Parts: sequence; structure tokens; C-alpha cells
Amino acid sequence: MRTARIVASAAIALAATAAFATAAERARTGSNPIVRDVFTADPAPLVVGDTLYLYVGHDEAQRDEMFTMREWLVYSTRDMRHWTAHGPVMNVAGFAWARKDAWASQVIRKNGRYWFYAAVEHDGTHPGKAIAVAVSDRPTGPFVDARGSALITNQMTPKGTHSWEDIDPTVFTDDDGTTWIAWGNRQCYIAKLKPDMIGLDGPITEITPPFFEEGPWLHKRSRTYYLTYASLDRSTQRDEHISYATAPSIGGPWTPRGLLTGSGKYSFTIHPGIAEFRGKWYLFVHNADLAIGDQRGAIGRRAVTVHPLTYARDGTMRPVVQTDAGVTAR
Ligand code: FUB
Repeated sequence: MRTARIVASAAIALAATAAFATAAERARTGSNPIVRDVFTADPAPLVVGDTLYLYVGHDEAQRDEMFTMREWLVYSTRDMRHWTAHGPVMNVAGFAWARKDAWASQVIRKNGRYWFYAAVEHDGTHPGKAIAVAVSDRPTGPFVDARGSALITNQMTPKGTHSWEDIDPTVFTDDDGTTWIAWGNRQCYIAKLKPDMIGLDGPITEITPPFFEEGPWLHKRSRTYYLTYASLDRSTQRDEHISYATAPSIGGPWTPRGLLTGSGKYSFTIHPGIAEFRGKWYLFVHNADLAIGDQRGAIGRRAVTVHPLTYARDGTMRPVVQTDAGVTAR
């Protein structure tokens, strides 16, 4: 009886080891995950000339901690194969009014400067999650707090049901030069940014699409606007998937287009980032399928992956199958 139990435990341990690929195995199989020496999450690409910059949160959860995220990192590539690490662009301590949590971010270029928007936990003066804005003259930072206070606090969206509703900013500049910011968890909001990029210019409007969970990403291709996001149909799904909606203008109306991709392997969360680079489109997400030493992937130990993104003739995005090969399969 005791021998049978030992054999069973050994089999379970072996299966668990086999389920998570090591960094060395990954190197042989393809381009995913992009970063293999640290855990990364919440990818946000930015194209500047012939370089694609990729901003990520640094996942440092130990054991069964949920999220431990203190800083944001940036990587760059010119060929989608070779990536250069530039180190941290900012630590959450750089926002003196924030308590913790370097959650999802996005950087946008405007007026020759780089504007960094990120979700953090506010201190007790404005309890709940908040959205911060920082600025740098270079895409690789360092970024510094651009206003000394939160751009968006939980108190500015009073209809919301929970304290982590104001997270995951996405920023997008329309053809008329107006920059918009959308964000949210369970509720999705949008507002215009002032030309100085550090204040809201008008009301906050709710645009929550079906099954919206978090992680909105705004982009435009040809004449179509896309709102891509982490979705969760709680009646049938255990983990987040990615869905999207399209519109003829940034003001809507938004038409739900259903699923873009399934969940990230072993991960409850998934988070889209989309970019066109050298004439091809890419979808960045994360999963929890990386092991580094004895640290296995987990809710707070994720790994960013990238996949080809293509469009049908009618402008809808074709469903994406996430693979280890990633863009090397192209
Ligand atoms: O990484 C922390 C949070 O998990 C992000 O803000 C969400 O999008 C989810 O990925």
C-alpha cells in the first residue's frame, strides 16, 4: 500500500515537471515565451521607427502569493526574434502616492515624449486601484511621475462595484490628434485626455462590452476601431479568454465580435497587446507555462508570448491559436 502511494506521488511529480517546459526546452521549440529568465505579464507593445518596444510587468510572486509586482520592464526588438532587455523603466515607488502593485501599463508617444500609463494601488487617501501617468524623453525610460497624483482614482467611477475597477489603461491617438484612454475591470470606461496628456478632458463614459473582465486594448486598422479585452463568461469558462468589439469611430457604436483567442496555458488571466510592425500585425498575451529553476508558472508567475494576427476581408480579426512557436511559425 505504502509502495503504491510512493509510486503514485512520483508519477504525479513527474507529470507536473513534464507539464512545464524549462527555459532550455523553450529555446529549442520556438519564440515563446519571449522572456525566459524572469516572469513577465501584461504586454504592451509600442513601435518607434524600426524598433518594437515591449513593456511588461515584472511578476515576482513567491510560493502561492497571488501577485507581487513592483516594477515595469522594457524589451526591444528589430526582427521579432532577438530581444534586448533594457531593465526596469520605473518602480511603483516612483509614484509617491501609490502603495504597491505595478499592474498593467501602456506607453504612447506624443509631442516627442513618451507617456506611461499604469495601474497601481493608491494609498489610503483614495482607497482602491488608480491609474498613474509618468513621462520620459526616451522609450527606455527612466519614467518619472508626470503629475504627482493619480490621473484616475476609484472615487471617479462611483458606479463601480469593487475597489480594483480602475486598472489596465490603454491609450490611443485618433487621426484628429485626440488621445483617448480606456480602462477597467468588469466595467470598461473611456475618456479623452487633455493635450498635455496628464489630465482628463471631459466626462468618463462607460463602454463595457459583453463578458468584459479587464485588460482593454484600443487600436485602429484602416477605418475600423478595435476594442480587444480579457473576457470571462462565468457560466462556462474557468479562465479569461480574449474577445473584441469593433466600431466605425472611437465614439462607437461598438459591435461585439466574439472570441479572438482562448485562455493562456495554466493562467487565469490573459492580457492583449496589439501592434503593426514592419507590415505585419502581432498579438501579445501571457500564459503561465514557464518554469525558471524550481519556480513554476502560476497566477503571479506569468510569461509573455507573441502570435501572428491576421484580418479577414471584412476587417474582423481571425481567431488566434496560441503556440510555443509564436512568430517563428510565420
Ligand atoms: O498583472 C496584474 C493584473 O492581472 C493586470 O492588471 C490584469 O490585466 C491581469 O493581467
